[in-house]
Amino acid sequence: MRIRFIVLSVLWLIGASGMAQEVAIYPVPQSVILKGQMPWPDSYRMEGDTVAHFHTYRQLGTILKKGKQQHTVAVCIGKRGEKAVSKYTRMIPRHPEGYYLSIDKDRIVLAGNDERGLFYAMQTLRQLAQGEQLPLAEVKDYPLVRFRGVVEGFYGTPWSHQARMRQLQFYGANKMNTYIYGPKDDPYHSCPDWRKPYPEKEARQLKELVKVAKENEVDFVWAIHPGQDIKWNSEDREILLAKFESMYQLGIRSFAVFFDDISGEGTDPRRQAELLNEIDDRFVKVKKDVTPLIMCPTEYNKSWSNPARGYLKTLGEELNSSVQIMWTGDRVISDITKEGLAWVNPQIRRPAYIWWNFPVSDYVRDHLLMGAVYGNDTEVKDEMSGFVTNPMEHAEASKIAIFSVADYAWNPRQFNSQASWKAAVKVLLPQQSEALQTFVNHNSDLGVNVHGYRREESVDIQPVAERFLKDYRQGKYGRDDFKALADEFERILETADLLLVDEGNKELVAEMTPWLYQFKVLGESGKEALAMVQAVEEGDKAVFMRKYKHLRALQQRSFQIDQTYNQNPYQPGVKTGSKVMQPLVDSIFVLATQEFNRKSGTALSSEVFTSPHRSFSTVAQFRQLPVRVKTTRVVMSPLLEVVKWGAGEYLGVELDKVYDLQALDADFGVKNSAEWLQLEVSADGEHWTTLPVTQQATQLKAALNCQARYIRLVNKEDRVRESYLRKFIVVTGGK
Ligand code: 14T
Repeated sequence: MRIRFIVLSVLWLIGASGMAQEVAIYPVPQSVILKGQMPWPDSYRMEGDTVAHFHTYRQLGTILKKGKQQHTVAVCIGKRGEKAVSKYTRMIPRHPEGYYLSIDKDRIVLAGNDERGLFYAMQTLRQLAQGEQLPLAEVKDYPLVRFRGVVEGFYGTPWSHQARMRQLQFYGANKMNTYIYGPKDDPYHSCPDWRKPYPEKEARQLKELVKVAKENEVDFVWAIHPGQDIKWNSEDREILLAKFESMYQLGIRSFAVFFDDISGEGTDPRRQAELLNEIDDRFVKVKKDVTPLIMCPTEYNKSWSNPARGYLKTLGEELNSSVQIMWTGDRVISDITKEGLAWVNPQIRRPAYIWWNFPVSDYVRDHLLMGAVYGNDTEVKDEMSGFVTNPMEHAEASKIAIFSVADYAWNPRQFNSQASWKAAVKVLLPQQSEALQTFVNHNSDLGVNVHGYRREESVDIQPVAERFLKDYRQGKYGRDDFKALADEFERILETADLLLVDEGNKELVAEMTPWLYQFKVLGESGKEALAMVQAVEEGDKAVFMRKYKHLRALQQRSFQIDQTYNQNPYQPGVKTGSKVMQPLVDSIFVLATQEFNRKSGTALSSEVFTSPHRSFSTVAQFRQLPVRVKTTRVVMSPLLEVVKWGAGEYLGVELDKVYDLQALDADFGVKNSAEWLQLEVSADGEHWTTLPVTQQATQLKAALNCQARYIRLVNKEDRVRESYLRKFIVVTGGK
């Protein structure tokens, strides 16, 4: 009997011989028919050109199992037009990268519309062949988005060579065809060293990556980021072409030019288009084996784009039609909508190539973003030419999102965010997936950030947490809610230990370790907070005091972890469960302590530590900048973007009270900032005193030697000035 499955879900249960077996195929195929299953045969007979398709063929060795059933199965592999699969020509979808896979009693057919399609047939076979039996199946499949993959485009420590090797295999296994190499902190990718060739070791490693990319049917796209200091003259043009030629010599056959996050001359769309077209005409078209160019525009999102200036329109008109144009959506960090694409596509006169800025965390480095992929429109396959995700500097942890992006981009219409997320967790850590699921449930959101991009977190427990707090504020609460929260906290602390010692994916655990330490403290703190609630209720003062002291100690422990690990200069520290669970613990602590004080006439402190200082500014891009304290230094989080200071606009720090100020140590990333920025201090925020500043290269320094509460820098000119914000540190003399 044949059962036709309409692909509503991606889990099929095959129960023909009693033992039910789960079959999960990701990315979700366009069409799957399952017809039962059979025991593994004892031998296989190859048909087809195994030499021509060697990199695909050799994977069979790790996929097919040898069983006891005395039976030989033929395995045919080939692509459209080849003899081994000629009988199945009609079955192969006529789509780039499409394939037909059938598993029968006597024959397994892997037929690609092209080489890549054949490789993808093999990946599906691998997923089908996981169990004790071999499912009998027929799959017709192809991607709905042409280019799917990852752009290593973040600021921060670039991925290691080993991490990249693992990534490329992961992309191949999950039917992603693109890896764009553009780490902002690789000097040979960006300014000023984009002009220089790679040193020998780096060159050798790139060569190796290209080889592994090929074996996994991934286009290795090498990107250059020259815009901040490029001169629009023939010298720089020739240097850039020569650099591309040298990268070609390393085996690279795909190229991109990024003009994001730059200011000045480099932003001219006419010049950018001229350069791209010249590379296209003189390099891509001449080489013949180089894929179409990709460019990232300066106005790469709607909020930064002003149609009146005509930047995008100029690119649309002047860029050769084969050049792909990248786009991050309505904002730097935003999910992709049909309306957003309808806005940009007519201007650039081609479907946008999406650069999705998730799970990149270079502006919230104290968080791990391991939440579900959701929010992108699922009816937009024709309005985009590609969809690539910009990941975190944590390569392995990023795979949670990468897996689901692969799924989404292959088959947006059938994308099921939650199912895909859970499948990713299983793939990443099969033996300990329940624990990992608990961890990612509470490590999804970004916290308050300059882009205002947020993700849901702790979704299942969130309503319970909310109800519990509401009730407890009114002096009561539900037993079941209490129990559910206690369970969750216990699960959290167990999970932390289970994962810390797990050896199933060492790279992943290494990346997560600081967050696991913090996660454990969160679980313990939650338990103790609830124990405080219980002790107050039971009127047990001694137990309350013990729990109170312990939770105080745990708060300090959490602060220590935050001050010890992941000490990058941007958003140092380690935050976990920051959307629901940590605020819940803090609130319970405060409420239980207040309740105890009320009942027993004590005055125990219920204060939870937060930074007492804040930033203030008239410049929108500077609003809400986090400020932290490091002993006697008040540090503002740097910004990566170009900031425009209007006439008279300012940026400053408001301290919680008047301090002895010693020095200002700042860097706005431009050499002339002292000419137009004026330093002012004030005790009351109304009467300001101007102080002198000295500049060396981009560094600004000032001796303050005064008492003040407010300190600010003001654009004293009556015209707009541009800068970055690399550093803003106020050194105080302590209390
Ligand atoms: F090219 C772009 F599409 C892009 O997104 N560029 C950068 C990217 O490298 C970075 O990882 C990402 C997330 O921070 O955002 C872009 O860079 C920015 C964008 C800003 F709005 C850097 C600073 C910003 F303020």
